[in-house]
Amino acid sequence: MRIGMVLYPTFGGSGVVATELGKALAQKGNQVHFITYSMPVRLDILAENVHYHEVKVYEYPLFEYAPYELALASKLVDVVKKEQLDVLHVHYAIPHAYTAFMAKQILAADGVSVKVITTLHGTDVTLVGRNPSYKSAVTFSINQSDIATCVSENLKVETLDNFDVYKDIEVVPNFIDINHYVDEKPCVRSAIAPNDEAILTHVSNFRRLKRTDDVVRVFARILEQKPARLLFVGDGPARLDTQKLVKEMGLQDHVVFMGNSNDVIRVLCMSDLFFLLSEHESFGLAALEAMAAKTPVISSNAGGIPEVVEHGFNGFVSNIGDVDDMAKNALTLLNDPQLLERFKVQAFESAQKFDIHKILPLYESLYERVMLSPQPS
Ligand code: GMT
Repeated sequence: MRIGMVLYPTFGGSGVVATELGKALAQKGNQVHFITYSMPVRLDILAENVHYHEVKVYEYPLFEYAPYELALASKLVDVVKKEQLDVLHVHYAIPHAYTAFMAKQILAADGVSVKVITTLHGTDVTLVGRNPSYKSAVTFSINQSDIATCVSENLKVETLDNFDVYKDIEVVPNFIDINHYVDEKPCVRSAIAPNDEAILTHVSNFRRLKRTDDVVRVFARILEQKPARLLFVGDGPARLDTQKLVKEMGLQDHVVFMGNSNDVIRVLCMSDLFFLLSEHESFGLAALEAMAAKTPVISSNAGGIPEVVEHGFNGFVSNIGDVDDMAKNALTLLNDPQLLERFKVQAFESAQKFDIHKILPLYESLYERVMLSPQPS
């Protein structure tokens, strides 16, 4: 099959999922064309059957906001025609689903047909998509997709509750490739924790909704009782304020800000616990990645997180913002090495349910099904 993968190329989860899905489909012999404004962070452009098309936005002094949607629609039309794509799989509705609809119309006028699958990832529904500035266009483009999917049961409920969507929405959970987490390089803890302190980690793109200040507050409570180090991986708008809070609370000697990293697995494998304390999270891919690296998760109960983090099995779930409960749960594990070890094993066991070899066939059957769906008249 010839597939166009439309995505955000950054460290966000939707881009990671789209990239890993495309790579896996390419390995199975499909021609996969990644279409976005810069090289996706996890893409190996030298791999077989993988292609990359960069969208260039033409700037002009009249534009306060250069029209990315228009540039993307034109690029989609060109690539579909030139590469004879069968399907456009767009990740994150805004603006990709709407842009794919436009491209499909333009192509239809030329007698060319392409199918569109839209995968909803989170704030395209829960936060941004329902804003009056975008809502009508998001609703319309979900309904116009040949197939619409989302990444958790919770996101499906949110979508149906907040949009006039009559299209069936199919849940295809996010995934990891468990093989990437076994036989990794050895986990060297001593550089980070020379005195064998507990290593606690948070990975995100530091948007406000990640509540990184809560991570600091939970860590401070833990540190009162247990020697520990906190690793922050990633970068984004809330990072400076989080660094400021760390300083204000006098924690700077115990906290490391690592910035963006392509080697998160190495960080996770040395971690004792992972924090995901967000106020919105449709799924929590970062938590799943931590579990695959045998790291139990201390999380909030936002959105779809409880579909991934099982309270009392592979981690603990608390109400959003309940930093006392989060710290108490973390200490329950850190103070009981046998229990922590059991949770590590169970975290890995849970992650295997989301292995790519289980989830990829779900996407493959959607691709087969969409090709059989009727052409618009
Ligand atoms: O929706 C977003 O905020 C962006 C998106 C991304 O690109 O990072 O994140 C969402 O998609 C991920 C992959 O499906 C999910 O694991 C995240 O939970 C989800 N983020 C939110 O819902 C906040």
